Amino acid sequence: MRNRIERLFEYIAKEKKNIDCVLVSRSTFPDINFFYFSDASGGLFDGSFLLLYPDGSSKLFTSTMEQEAAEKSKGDFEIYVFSSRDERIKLLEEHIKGNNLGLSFSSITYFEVEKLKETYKGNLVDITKEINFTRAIKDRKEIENIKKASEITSKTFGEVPDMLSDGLTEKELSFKIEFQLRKNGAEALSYDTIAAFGANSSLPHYESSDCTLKNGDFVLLDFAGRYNKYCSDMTRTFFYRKANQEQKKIYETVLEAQMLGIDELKPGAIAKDIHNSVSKYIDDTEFKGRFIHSLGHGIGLETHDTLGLSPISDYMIEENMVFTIEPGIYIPEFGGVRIEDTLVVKKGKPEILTTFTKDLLII
Ligand SMILES: [Mn+2]
Repeated sequence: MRNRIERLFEYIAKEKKNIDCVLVSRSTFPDINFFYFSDASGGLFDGSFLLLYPDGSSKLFTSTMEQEAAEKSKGDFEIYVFSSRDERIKLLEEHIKGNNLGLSFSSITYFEVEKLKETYKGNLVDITKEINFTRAIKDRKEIENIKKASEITSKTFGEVPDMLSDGLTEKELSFKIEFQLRKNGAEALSYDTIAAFGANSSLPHYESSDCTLKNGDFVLLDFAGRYNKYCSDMTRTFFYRKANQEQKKIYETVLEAQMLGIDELKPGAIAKDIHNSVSKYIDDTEFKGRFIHSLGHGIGLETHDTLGLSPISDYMIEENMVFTIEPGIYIPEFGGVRIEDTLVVKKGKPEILTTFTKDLLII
């Protein structure tokens, strides 16, 4: 993906780093950057690696097992095939250029670096930040994939009301949802489904249990499908049969907070300011202190992709970044509400990709 590699080297130049070549390895630690820079598909490519050069060119090195997948990928890389560990090391030695090798220190193991140092004697330079910023701005193809994953997810949310019944367990509901996601075209899940009933909804990363559905329960659902490796991320909170005044008030406060966050997500905004303004909004209500996580995160090849929307996110929002906005209010032993959408930053208002209604639904 020449344009992605060129953008990476632009970031590297901006940071005044001197890099002759970048190594992206899917060796002992499966580095997702491999798929970002190669756009290879049809294989797992364990043990494979990429070398990226400042002119935008790249070389893909893979085992005989993945040779066919690499050739079918129609990438703009040259392909080299190894059939043994020794050959792999020899190819690395031959094709790494120069004395300054860029690596994503956050994506490579200590073990692998030690191995690399046995043959490579130049400088190893961390380019985690530059890779993160390159990946944060999505190109058209990436946005199309995230959009499709979001469409599948929204459609499945629309099918949830028909799945709810007295005595249904969280695990059973998760299974029904996952079946529908696949049926609607998801190739996999973006992450493990969260289905939390009643007071269980006060735990943001709850794991579904055998707890059964009862009248008046919160039904917090956080799930999404994956499409062409790209993720979506979406949460809705429904009420089963009835909702009391307290539940409605929590819901309305979260919805207002979410709309505020969406309004502020625009090019030029500082990421942490958006988090802080939503957090302040909730803290000015009776639910002070009950918003207990960050406002959102980037999304792409990973559900928690590069860059976040948290109190320490000190960078500027740019067009075509894709984020979630997901405030919540969590009351221990009572329950919680979270509303989450996946959005693309646009010049004016962001485009909301997860379109299922956010009206308070009593099912
Ligand atoms: Mn999320």
